[in-house]
Amino acid sequence: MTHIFVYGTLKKGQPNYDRMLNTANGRAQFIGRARTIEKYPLVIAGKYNIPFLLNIPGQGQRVQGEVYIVDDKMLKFLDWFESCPQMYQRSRVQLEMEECVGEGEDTPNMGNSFEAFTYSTNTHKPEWLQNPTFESYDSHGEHGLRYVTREARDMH
Ligand code: PCA
Repeated sequence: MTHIFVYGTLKKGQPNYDRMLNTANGRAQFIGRARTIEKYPLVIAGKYNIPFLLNIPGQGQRVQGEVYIVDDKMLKFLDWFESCPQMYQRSRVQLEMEECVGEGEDTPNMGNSFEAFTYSTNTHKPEWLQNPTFESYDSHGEHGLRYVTREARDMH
């Protein structure tokens, strides 16, 4: 079992959340909402408007997201789905839990800092550093940079 912090299209209500629910991919259990302890630039980049957490601690904003416990099958699926390690690399991030559901030994205590994996990237284009940064990703936000789904890309 592995803790994963998702900040982009895998969050509830975002375009790839259904992948987390699909038990054919494995299991993902929501345990709460969290914010990164350090600042990172969360940008939307490329022609498909993909969210990327740039692995540059200290720049950008403290980023909000969701923490899930995933089984090995889901972890393998997510590594594949996120084109890890080519596009994203799965790295450790320190989090502050903001809202926890459930109890149990796998549930972090509120307020304590807590470590999980996240799909961030070291292989970004230099010009992405000029993009606006976000505290919380929403594909349908006022930025107008709506995520282009895989299915939509394949049709072109
Ligand atoms: N999916 C992963 C990384 C960025 C994305 O869109 C996530 O939601 O955390």
